[in-house]
Amino acid sequence: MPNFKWATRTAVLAAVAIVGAGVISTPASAANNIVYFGGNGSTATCDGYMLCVYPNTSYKGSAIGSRNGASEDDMRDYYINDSISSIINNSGNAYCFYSDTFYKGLTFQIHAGEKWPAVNGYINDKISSWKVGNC
Ligand SMILES: [Ca+2]
Repeated sequence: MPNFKWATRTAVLAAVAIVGAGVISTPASAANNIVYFGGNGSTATCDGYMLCVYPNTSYKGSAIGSRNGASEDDMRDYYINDSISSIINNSGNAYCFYSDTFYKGLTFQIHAGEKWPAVNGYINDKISSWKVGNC
């Protein structure tokens, strides 16, 4: 019964694929709220996100947006680590940005609803984590 055997093998491969997808999605659960998009200079590119960070000033470059605005303890997970130059905060929360991972190093605070076309020079191209709330 070659057809039955083929079907069984296909089912096993499908099950392995499903398990594999589960393994990938579990550690990236927070990252699933991150979306990559292209910043074109308009603050409207951040519509629909709580927080957006851009590698270039004036909301340009290959940016990322956070749907839920959660804290991110290690931006090394994303290519934008150590390159953030502008920020849009559409949330009702303040944020503290840090020059190092895991909420360490120099800090830079923005308030609810603020848009920063150019972050202050001392933190430019240095942000590696951020936390919801005041510094
Ligand atoms: Ca930059």
